[in-house]
Amino acid sequence: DIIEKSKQLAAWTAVDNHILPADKIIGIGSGSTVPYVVERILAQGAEVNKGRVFIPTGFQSRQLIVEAQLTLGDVSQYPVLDVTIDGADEVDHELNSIKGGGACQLQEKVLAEAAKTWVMVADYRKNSETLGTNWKQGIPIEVVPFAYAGVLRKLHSIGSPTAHLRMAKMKAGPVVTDNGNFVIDAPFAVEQMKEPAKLLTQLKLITGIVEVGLFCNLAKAAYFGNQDGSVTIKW
Ligand code: DER
Repeated sequence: DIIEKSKQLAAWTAVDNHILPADKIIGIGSGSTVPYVVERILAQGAEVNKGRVFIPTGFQSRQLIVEAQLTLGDVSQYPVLDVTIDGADEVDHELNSIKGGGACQLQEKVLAEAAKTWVMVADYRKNSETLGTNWKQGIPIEVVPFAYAGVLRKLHSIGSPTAHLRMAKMKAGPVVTDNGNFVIDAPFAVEQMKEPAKLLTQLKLITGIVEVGLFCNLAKAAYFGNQDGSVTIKW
């Protein structure tokens, strides 16, 4: 369908532009767009991929690498990556993004910061001027289970009255991340979303918060597949 096609278009274009033969240590993101990234990397051929190591951003990403029979590596062994490609829930005009729709934002941010080049790939729905205009689910915030109630109260008092614990669908109780933590989805007014770096700093200082799904000043470029088969590149 048109959305899947646009994800594939974004992913293929980003791989063609940023996964070059000299790139050996490659970070793989999470979500439903990155499978097209792996698909395009595989199409570069067994020869060039034999000399590469792929670092995952969570269990789903790890599964993608293992199922593609690509060499799996660990970020503790490869602290600097040549390039990481990941999805996004929304990207603004300055390449700030909301991430964590898949509850993987902690490991994703580790690999975003560890990469010499970090690139986002998404379908046209994610391409915004300001964060919060299309993605209405709120900022995904990873919290330690012990502290979640206090963090919720704090978020309610600083501008996110509808912040709530993300409940699982096929499991009783809250979503548990790959790191054993909970996720709170915290919608903020668009006004506050106009300065994501400031909001990120404010949120990171709240005790009990492990990571916040706002990625600021990290991306080199963002690729969006469009409905008409064109690709928009922001950089
Ligand atoms: O959790 C994340 O940040 C993922 O990258 C994910 O939200 C990306 O979404 P996608 O499934 O639309 O690629």
